[in-house]
Amino acid sequence: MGMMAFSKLNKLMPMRKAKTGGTRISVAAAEMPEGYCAYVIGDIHGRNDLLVPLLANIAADAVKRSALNTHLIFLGDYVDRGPASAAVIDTILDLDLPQMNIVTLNGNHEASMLTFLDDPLKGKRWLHFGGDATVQSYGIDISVGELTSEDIVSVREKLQKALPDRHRAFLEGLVESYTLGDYFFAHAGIDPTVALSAQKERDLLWIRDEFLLHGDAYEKVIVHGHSITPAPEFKTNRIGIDTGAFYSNKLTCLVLDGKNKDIL
Ligand SMILES: [Mn+2]
Repeated sequence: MGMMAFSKLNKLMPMRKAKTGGTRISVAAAEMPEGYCAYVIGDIHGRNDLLVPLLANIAADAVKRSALNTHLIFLGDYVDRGPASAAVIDTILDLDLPQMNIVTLNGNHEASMLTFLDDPLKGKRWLHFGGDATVQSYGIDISVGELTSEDIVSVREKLQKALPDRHRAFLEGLVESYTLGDYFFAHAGIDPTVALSAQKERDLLWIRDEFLLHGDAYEKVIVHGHSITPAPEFKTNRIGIDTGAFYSNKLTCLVLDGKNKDIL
């Protein structure tokens, strides 16, 4: 067999067989498809003041790279905690980046907001983990401390009225996961015991330690938000980019281009 044929064959060979079958890929080896570039934004949580300048940086950076296909991927948690959740959704809906494929993933905070809108008594917990700030961002006055069941139902009625149709459609249209090249994107992570194709929404949106503490590589490198670290976290099997923007003032964007993984 000649050199050319050998190297071609070698490229097709999986790196390492896992118990469940299939290739396992490490962060160091992971790459984007030829000509593709992706900008990935972590948890925004109502910080429109950080999102707007970051988007300007991304647009300027994309011009320099001139990739044939550029993705802009949001990892979810647009709303809650920070002061301007409604404005964040407007900013994303009004994006004028026709050359980019925009992907908006679902976060546990958006799922909780929808649960509250659909059944406020079942979903009232949302008001206590950041939802109160979202309600206020739609111009509704609430003080969370002493809400009766009637108060909660009334807050829901007001929010239902104030929420623009396109915001409701945005929340309902969010996707659970996305795959590109050697990468799998999800808000919180994955269940390490389950194939990527069989993940459950609950894990993709909420999982923490079972995923964060798992050391082995997966079929793809997992890019996620949800669990806050002071700086972007590069592990063998995953990249975490929730840097706690709502209180740290650091909204992180990961740029994937070829084998490069840069922070913008
Ligand atoms: Mn979050």
